[in-house]
Amino acid sequence: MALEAAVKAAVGAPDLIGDCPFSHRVLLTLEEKKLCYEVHLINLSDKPSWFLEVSPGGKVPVVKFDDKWVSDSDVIVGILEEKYPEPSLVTPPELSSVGSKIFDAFVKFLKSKDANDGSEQALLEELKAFDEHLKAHGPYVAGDKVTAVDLSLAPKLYHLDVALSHFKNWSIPKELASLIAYKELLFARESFVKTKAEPKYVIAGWEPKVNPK
Ligand SMILES: N[C@@H](CCC(=O)N[C@@H](CS)C(=O)NCC(=O)O)C(=O)O
Repeated sequence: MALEAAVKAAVGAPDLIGDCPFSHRVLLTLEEKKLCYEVHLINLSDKPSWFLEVSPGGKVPVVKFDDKWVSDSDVIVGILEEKYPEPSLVTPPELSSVGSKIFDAFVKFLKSKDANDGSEQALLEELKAFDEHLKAHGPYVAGDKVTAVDLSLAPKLYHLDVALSHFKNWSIPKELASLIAYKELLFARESFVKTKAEPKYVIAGWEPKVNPK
């Protein structure tokens, strides 16, 4: 029986993949493991009742394993690794939190309306530390092979690229060459190209958070 995954639909385009980085991470894992799966696109502004029954918190992603729907990308990715160990996407535990502060720092900077609040500097520090790690251990976080931590970071770096360029005319400094090479490597993977939201939907997803009415 094929797996089923319910993921976010694009804002304003319910037939297209949307901008949820957690949904994207799950789709990337399914693709990298070459699994067969069926996708249900969930319009988060008009959630179908079947979805609310299987995802009581109303959150995507959820994946159906053996008739049971499971929520939370951490849990889903863990089960996928357990049930489908080949190819292994296991990240060595000591590397599993590399880069983990980048997303929060990005969101703070993105939403900031005060150029002097330190949020840009805080993001740059996280990105520099990550670039140093990649310079020493790359091209992926754990070396030559893509692993789970990369599949979690890739959608977040994609959001960072698209949203900061659009809302702040900002891009990752060129000196962070290992980081730039890393994101290009990930964004070019077949799995990523197949499952990414179009930039305009990433922008549409962030718009109300950046410019609340
Ligand atoms: N910790 C969860 C986070 C999932 C999450 O926050 N999903 C968001 C979309 S990106 C959601 O479904 N929000 C519900 C809503 O907007 O109604 C995971 O890793 O799966």
